[in-house]
Amino acid sequence: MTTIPTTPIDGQKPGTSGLRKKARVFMEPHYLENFVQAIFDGIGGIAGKTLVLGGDGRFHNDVAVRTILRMAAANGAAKMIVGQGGLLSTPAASHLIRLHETDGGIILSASHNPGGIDEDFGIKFNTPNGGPAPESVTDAIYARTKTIDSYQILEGDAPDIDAIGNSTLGDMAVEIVDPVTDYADLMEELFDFAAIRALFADNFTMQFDAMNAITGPYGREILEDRLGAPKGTVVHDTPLPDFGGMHPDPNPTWAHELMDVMFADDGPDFGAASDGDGDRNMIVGRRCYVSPSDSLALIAAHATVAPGYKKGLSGVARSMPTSAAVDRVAAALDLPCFETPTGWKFFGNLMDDGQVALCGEESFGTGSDHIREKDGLWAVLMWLNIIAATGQGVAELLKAHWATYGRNYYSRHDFEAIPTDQADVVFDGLRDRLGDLVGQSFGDLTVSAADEFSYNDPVDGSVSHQQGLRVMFEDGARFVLRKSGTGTTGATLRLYLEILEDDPELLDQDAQDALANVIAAAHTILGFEAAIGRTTPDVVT
Ligand code: VG1
Ligand code: CO
Repeated sequence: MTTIPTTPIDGQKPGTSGLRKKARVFMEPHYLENFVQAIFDGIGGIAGKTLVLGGDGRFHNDVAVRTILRMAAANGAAKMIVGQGGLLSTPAASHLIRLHETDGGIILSASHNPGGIDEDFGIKFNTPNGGPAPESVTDAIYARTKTIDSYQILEGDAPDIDAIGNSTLGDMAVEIVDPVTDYADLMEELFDFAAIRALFADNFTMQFDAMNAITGPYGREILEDRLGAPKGTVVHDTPLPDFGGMHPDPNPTWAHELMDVMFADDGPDFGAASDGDGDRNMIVGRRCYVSPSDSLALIAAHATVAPGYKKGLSGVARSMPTSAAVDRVAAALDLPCFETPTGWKFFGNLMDDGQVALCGEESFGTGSDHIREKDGLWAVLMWLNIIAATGQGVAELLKAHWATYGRNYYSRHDFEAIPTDQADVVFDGLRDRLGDLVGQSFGDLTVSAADEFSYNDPVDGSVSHQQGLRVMFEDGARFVLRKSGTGTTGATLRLYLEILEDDPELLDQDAQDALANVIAAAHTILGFEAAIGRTTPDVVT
């Protein structure tokens, strides 16, 4: 064992979901090591503990896994459970932490950010419940990065991570496990695989785009091998270090190849895509894009068709910027409904406490209390189960949903890589004017309330401030402005737009058209043109 002297490195503050930087930054001397030692120290040391370890296979994943194994051994860990080849999807890692009742896990991923030597890398710690560390833990880790003066690492090579089986590194046990099997078994417990198998046997067609990221092997095993979908249903199914140049962010902009297939004349019945680490999902029907907020609401309304949810949901939760579509379902079904800040870590306490079973975010994240992360393939299987059980396709299901509950037209406009000072002008400008806006009119819309969202966690009483600026209008329309906590270049501003529509004649509009008034009001209030010199978003979802 060697103790390596080091000094604190600036900027190792975890964001919405772990520490994300350019891969080259993580390759700088001591960068990864400092942060890993800060994780170990921040959670009170890892002597005698067992951790799960794996990542989405992006560039630097394998090197980082070996380094972390040597550091874990030197820090006295009892055992590390590692996905074969260093691979684990985020949902599979969450499941393994829970299945083996470990002391947590380390997940290597920058999720939906591109990968490669000139792209992004990331690392995060998940707690023994399987969920992303809450702010109390990430604050302790960050504090430690600012005082660190050494780290421990075992000299010599880490064991082979490509072969399944047990070995040792120093006094530490290392178990290399198949990354897919346990997760696929869990899915089989939750969903009616026989019904979905019958659907595929009946020539139901699907395309699942794994975007050269982690879900390829999971998709093949579950959809093709266990559910009988034809070979080739899963495309871009080999995890590549640079994702083959794809940007594995499952939205209409970045998953455009899938969108083209789904909007072609003879497209499949059902389409889906996932992100780098497998926790996001995009659902598309034939010529029918499903907004993630609607997907959450529709799942809430139909979840009991799946065997794992037939007893009903204890409650539901959504992040604040997510549309209120799910709130309407919750009200109709008399379910408790919670509004949390952006980031899956805020759902963990509610799920641990049994208060919610289904959670979702507008950012293509949906999941349940089967694990403590959002789960891309889970959402895909839930949709397949609903389609199999109801005999209805995606477009039919959505139409019926809106007819029952009304429609929350929704869109998110992202303005990416803005110079930080310019983003601050827009953001701080709105924050300073929140109080003055109330009562002012913009076109047909009059501001009824405006605030900065704070969250009081009902389980542990912790308070999270500064979680997004909200401007609400009198007829139920609103917009929200947030700064991204996952980007690595400049600042990204996210503008979330929503209106409520109950008129049965007006449920079939294009979302951008339906939102035109609130988009115009937001631009008048925010002054994008003057501050950042452009009004057209980089990505619209
Ligand atoms: C984004 C999304 C947020 C999500 C987070 C992590 O964060 O908006 O809803 O939980 O990414 O998802 P931000 O701070 O950039 O808006 V993932 O799949 O990147 O772990
Ligand atoms: Co992700």
